[in-house]
Amino acid sequence: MLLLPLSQTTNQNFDIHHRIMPGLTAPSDYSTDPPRHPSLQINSKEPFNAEPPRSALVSSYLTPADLFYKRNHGPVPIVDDIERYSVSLSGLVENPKQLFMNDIRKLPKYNVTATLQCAGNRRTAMSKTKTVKGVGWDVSAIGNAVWSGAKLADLLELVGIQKLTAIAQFKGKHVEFVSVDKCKEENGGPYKSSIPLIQATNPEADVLLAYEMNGEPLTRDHGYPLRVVVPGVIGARSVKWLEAINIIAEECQGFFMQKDYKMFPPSVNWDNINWSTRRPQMDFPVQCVICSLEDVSTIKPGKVKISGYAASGGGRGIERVDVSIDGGKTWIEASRSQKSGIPYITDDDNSDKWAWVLFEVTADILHSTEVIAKAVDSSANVQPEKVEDIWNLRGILNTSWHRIQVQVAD
Ligand code: MTE
Ligand code: MO
Repeated sequence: MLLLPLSQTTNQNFDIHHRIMPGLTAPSDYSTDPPRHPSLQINSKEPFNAEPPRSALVSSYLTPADLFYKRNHGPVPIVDDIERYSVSLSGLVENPKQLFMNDIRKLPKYNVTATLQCAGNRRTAMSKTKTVKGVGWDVSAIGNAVWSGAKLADLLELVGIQKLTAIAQFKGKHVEFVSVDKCKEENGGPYKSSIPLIQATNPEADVLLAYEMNGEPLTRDHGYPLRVVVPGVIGARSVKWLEAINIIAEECQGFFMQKDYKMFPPSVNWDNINWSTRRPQMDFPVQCVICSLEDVSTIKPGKVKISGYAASGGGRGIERVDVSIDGGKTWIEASRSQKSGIPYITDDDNSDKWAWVLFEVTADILHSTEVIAKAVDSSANVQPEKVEDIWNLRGILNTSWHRIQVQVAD
């Protein structure tokens, strides 16, 4: 059934608007959203935003897809026909291309273990200092998974962009990722974001077009059939339900790059904010959270296991995790573990760079006290002691020391 003028159908190699039938569409309401795991804590129903109980994060090194936090800005797109689904590759390239799933699967497949963290993780705790704008999150807007797919650097070679060459020519250019979901922040337009071309063409940066998560096809909530995974960078840049990749002269001008996900100082409020003074947030800073205890926990006196996660962005691994059971007077170094022993984690991954460590300490707690955890990354970056010092109006990047009030009951 050809409904379009011939000129458009013959020239369908890259222009997404000229497709006869799209493989991927976005509904306008939430009635077709997928079912979800009942133990997720729902922070917003429509769009769906939910996180697992914190205890789930430390019960396995890889976070299962059904328990992995879900951060959507609109209804979940639907794949009508996987055979027709394609990604367009255009913009500042000589020969734009349209790539189907088979084309992407033909490229070398890489497995990368990487932690994905929403910039809004721990926002609820930040809002206790002073109100912030944004979906409230406890400590579980983070997860660790093996992502498998093609490297963006390999894909870009298909349109003539060489890996890491002609650096000067790349200067300032970005690679924009565009989805199909309808977001109210974009006035009903799709979610989009970009990363520097230099990063995109660097095979060591491990930027993936992932079609699998933990060895299974992506689930709809996590971007089926194809999503971007930008390791070490805030989750917002890992665009789900990918429809188009554009090489552009400067960073993406979309809402989520220009009017959101920027870090402002505590003095900036909604009356004096000037968005253009700050760059879009990319790498996430060093983070550490205790998951074996709730924020206020009552325990019996004696041995207590304190465990949680620590991660840092930009490929900076975790060097050390310190735990205090006396409100920060003295510190104990926690033991750390990484790797899951799961066979599909192969040598081509850089999990020590991009993935979290789980940490553990067993301590004797006899009196009510404050338990704290903080981490140090491989560049010796440390976390801020107080949330007040990093308060910002959007409530992003709360990486202050994680504190738990422990009541000892005899
Ligand atoms: N991609 C699209 N298309 N739409 C979105 O709403 N949310 C972003 C990012 N990619 C989003 C998206 C944000 S803010 C985060 S934190 C991650 O996806 C969340 O990924 P997840 O839901 O797989 O955990
Ligand atoms: Mo996010």
